[in-house]
Amino acid sequence: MSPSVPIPTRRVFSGAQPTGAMHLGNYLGAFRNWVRLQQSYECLYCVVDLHAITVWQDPKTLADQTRRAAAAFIAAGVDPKRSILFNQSQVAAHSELAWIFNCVARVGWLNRMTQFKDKAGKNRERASVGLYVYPTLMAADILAYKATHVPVGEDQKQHLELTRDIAARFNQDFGAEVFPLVEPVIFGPGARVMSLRDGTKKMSKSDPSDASRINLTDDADAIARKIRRAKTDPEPLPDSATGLEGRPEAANLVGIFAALADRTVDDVLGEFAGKGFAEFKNALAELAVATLGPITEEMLRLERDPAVIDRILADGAERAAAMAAPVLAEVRHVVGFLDPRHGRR
Ligand code: AQP
Repeated sequence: MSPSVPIPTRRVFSGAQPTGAMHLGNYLGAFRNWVRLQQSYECLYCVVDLHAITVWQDPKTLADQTRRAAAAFIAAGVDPKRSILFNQSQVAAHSELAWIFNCVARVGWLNRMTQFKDKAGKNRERASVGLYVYPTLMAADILAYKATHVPVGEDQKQHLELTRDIAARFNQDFGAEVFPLVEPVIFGPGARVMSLRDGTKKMSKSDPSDASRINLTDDADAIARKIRRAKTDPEPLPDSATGLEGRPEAANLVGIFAALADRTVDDVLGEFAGKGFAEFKNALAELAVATLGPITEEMLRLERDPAVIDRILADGAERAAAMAAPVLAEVRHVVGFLDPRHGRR
């Protein structure tokens, strides 16, 4: 009989896919918040390569992309001693629990997921089954550790709801309080950084235009150039946030400024109201270079020594696997699987 694993009070799980160069959106929407959460939560941060392969990834580059993602986490301030930093495919519990959750989640629930519709687009029939069940793997990522809190961007809110539904359904079906109902942690400005070329589209690794995003590996010149060339409108900056309505590109740049400076949008507009974009963009470029410069430098330093990253990830995987093992033992018991240690239940 497996003892039930107590539900922790403040445990965070979050991750990022190694699908390309990490960018300012990942930093402001995720990594920076992860660093802050380390102060008051027990944290697990994961390079989610099982999620990445739901769309085609070149096997020749995936391992390096994984190392680069881990380097970005660390350079942004994730402390691999304090938090557990690891690579999803190195901990088998994620895949095992995901399968069990595939048998708990309902097709109707997955059919409602807007991210699948967005990512599969018109080619729905040709999308991988993995892309369709992506949210059940996400639920497994979180619940394999009984994590209680997940920092999420707007786009992941629906998936987190599904994680709660799966946890509740599992607990109800099996008549045991195994999983917590995870809570979202939502942060302020920077929650959604948009493309520099189109203020209605999310800044994204997979956008074919490199000018659409600021990569965390861009040097000062590239950052300044991309900001100077960012799409804007001909109007001067308004004096309050309401004046940004219907101006997605202007709203995005002011939002980025506010997030980088840790100020409110109204406060930033108080300084720049009535000024043109040329002046504002110069100030934004200076601020972005000052904030991202040390991160870029640290990423490049870490990338020169892949063995160090590999050791950090191996250590993280060992700690994560040790934390997930008793949870999976409890799940197997509750589901009714034969216990290999005793030969019977
Ligand atoms: N533009 C963004 N603004 C704010 N937060 C963002 N995140 C990603 N883009 C933005 C947050 O970063 C974390 C890791 O995301 P991910 O890499 O796992 O997946 P994603 O959201 O699909 O990121 P991309 O760049 O758009 O990747 P592709 O192009 O591969 O799909 C998450 O917390 C996410 O919210």
